[in-house]
Amino acid sequence: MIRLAGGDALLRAMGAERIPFVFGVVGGKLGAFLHAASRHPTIRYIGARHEGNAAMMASCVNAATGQLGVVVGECGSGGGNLVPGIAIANANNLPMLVVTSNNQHAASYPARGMFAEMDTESVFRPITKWNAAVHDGRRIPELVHRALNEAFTGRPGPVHLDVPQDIMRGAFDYEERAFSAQPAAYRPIFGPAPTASQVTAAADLLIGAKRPLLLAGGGVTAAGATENFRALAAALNAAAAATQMGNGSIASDDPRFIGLAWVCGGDGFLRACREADVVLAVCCRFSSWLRGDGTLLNADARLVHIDIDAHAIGKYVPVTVGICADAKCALEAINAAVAARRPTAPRRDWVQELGITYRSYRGTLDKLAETRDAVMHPAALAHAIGVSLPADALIAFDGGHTTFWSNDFTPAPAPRTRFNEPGMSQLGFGLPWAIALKLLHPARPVFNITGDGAFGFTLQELDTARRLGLPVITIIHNNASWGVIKLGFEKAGFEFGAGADYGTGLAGTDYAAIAKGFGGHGETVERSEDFKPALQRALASGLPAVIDCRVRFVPHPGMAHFARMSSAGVG
Ligand SMILES: Cc1ncc(C[n+]2csc(CCOP(=O)(O)OP(=O)(O)O)c2C)c(N)n1
Repeated sequence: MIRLAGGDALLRAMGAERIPFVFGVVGGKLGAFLHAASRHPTIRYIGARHEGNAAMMASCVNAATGQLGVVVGECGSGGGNLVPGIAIANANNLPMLVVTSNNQHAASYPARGMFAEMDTESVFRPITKWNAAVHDGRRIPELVHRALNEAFTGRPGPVHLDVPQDIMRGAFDYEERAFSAQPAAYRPIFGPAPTASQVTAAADLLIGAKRPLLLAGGGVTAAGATENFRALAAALNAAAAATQMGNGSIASDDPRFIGLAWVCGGDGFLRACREADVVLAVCCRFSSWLRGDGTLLNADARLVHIDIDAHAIGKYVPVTVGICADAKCALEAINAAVAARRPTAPRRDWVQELGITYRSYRGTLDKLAETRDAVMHPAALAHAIGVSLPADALIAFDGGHTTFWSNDFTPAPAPRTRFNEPGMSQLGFGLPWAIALKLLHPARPVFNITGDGAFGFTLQELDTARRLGLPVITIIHNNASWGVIKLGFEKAGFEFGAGADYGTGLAGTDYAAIAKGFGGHGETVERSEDFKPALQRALASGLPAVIDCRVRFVPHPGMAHFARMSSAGVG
């Protein structure tokens, strides 16, 4: 037996997950946990300037590495502030462990008029996969392992434990072996695998297809199945695209790459959806990003849908073959079945034609990038960024309309190199994610490309970056407005002028000066040709930096399709 403080037991029980960081904002009731973390040989506590941003950083840990993100929040407002980051983990299926403190057990559940009371168990229930309050310190290892089982099994996501201060601080007796359990002891590590008949049915359809389209969602990256996905695309000579969470599953320079898989993914992708006769969707849940009004896929296409979450299969789009399985297990088996029956890849004029359509779409964007106006065109800036950032860059794409340009002009060469946040589409995630990326990959250059509106949500984390010596670089498409919303209001017939801007205007802020105020490097750029030298100075500064690029708002060509996403697609 071993006698430990509850906070210490909490940390030890999650130890087998090889957690790199605990993120949070300090609070007295979290003390025992943070004390244990400070003495841990490999875990580092990262103090942010807002719990919501700390939770965003924690959610990035899984997106960037597959490891577990951990975040803490003090009882009451500290816990309440966690909501934005928990929502991101929940909406994007990212395992994360959230720990909140609470008042004395005797004064909680129900609360007894203490200061800083909040029923975080109820508040977080709809945005976590599972949560519980710890009512008895002796159950900490069991509850942590159960939480981790929930976080990683089936549809992955965030889990939460609420721990009263006397349990966090109090000493309890534990069996030592409770802390040496490896993950395989409390959660399944492999599978589930597909059945033989499912594999045969999928291979039959794919081999018989004239115009096969392969779609990769985030589960391909999470399962480590990128090579299997690419191998199947090559073996079938199929068109391939990846969603924002699966971005990079097919390299952007692969001849079968036809654009990003979403409603505004461009002519190549939309044409492939219209014309494909068989679609293999691996871990994409056909959210509104892929569904448009109804579905983007033609009604006669036959769908093979692989997902580890049985509930995602056939939910919005009818399937011909549904396979509830781990992406890697399923793709390995389908690859073997295809190789056994079709050892050489077929010639496919359709895939070549799609390539031409995609390149012509790219040509339109490149033409826009040549525009030279008094105020910079966003395509000109996005192009300058795309050709200037180092090849090994890790980039978060934040902002509203800005993400359209970023995705097209800085496409993903590999998974876990470009980071969107499609699930919540929460503005401001970019800087916290860039900070987490730099912590996880200190040797790689890390960027946050964002809108000016988005940056305002979390820019105080420039302080965290400077305190911790993390030279992340934020590049702002500063159109002095909540750009895409302003466009929407204009289209809806709102009359602008004479002081009426409906809250869409954001002119007058000097983001370079803000960066300097936080102890970082800041510059303003007004012409696309000035971007690269500014970037070089930012890199050379060795400081967290902000390059405030003044652009005008111009609707991206994909905007024509954007409204389809907001349609309920019902009836
Ligand atoms: C936290 C949050 N609040 C509000 C919104 C709604 N919203 C979506 S896009 C947008 C405007 C984004 O402006 P900006 O970041 O400057 O990018 P731009 O569209 O100008 O490129 C807003 C307010 C949101 N997605 N997230």
